[in-house]
Amino acid sequence: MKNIIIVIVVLLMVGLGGYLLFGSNSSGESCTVDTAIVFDSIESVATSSAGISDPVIIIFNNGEVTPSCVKVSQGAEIKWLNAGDENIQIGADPHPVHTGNKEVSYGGFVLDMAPGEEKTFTINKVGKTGYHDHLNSSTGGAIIVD
Ligand SMILES: [Cu+2]
Repeated sequence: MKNIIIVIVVLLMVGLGGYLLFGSNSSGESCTVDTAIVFDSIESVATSSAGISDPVIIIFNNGEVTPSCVKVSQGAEIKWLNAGDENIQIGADPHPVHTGNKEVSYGGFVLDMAPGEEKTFTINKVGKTGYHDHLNSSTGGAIIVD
């Protein structure tokens, strides 16, 4: 009986791991394609009947961004969190010129964030806003406002 319980627990853990792996992969791929058709497959967050809800938290953690792609309503609050051990500098795409939507960096060239720091902003620009860590430009993601 004890063995059966152990087997069930192991199977559940394997299943959950596979789900998480598949889920993060599919959202990352959706993010690289900038068409209206793909929007349907991106997880919708931060939407309510009033169009306002709690901030969407986007976590930078030593080269990983989670979730790397979010779809929100205009006026949604986004909270950056630097959960890693290094400073980051969030800048609008494209790197290195940052000519995109500077709402992500409080209007500046970059937004400096120390480890453990969190900062919240409101996103109003409709469409796809790409961002990255200027100190590690392969780390980034996108916010889609509809
Ligand atoms: Cu940059």
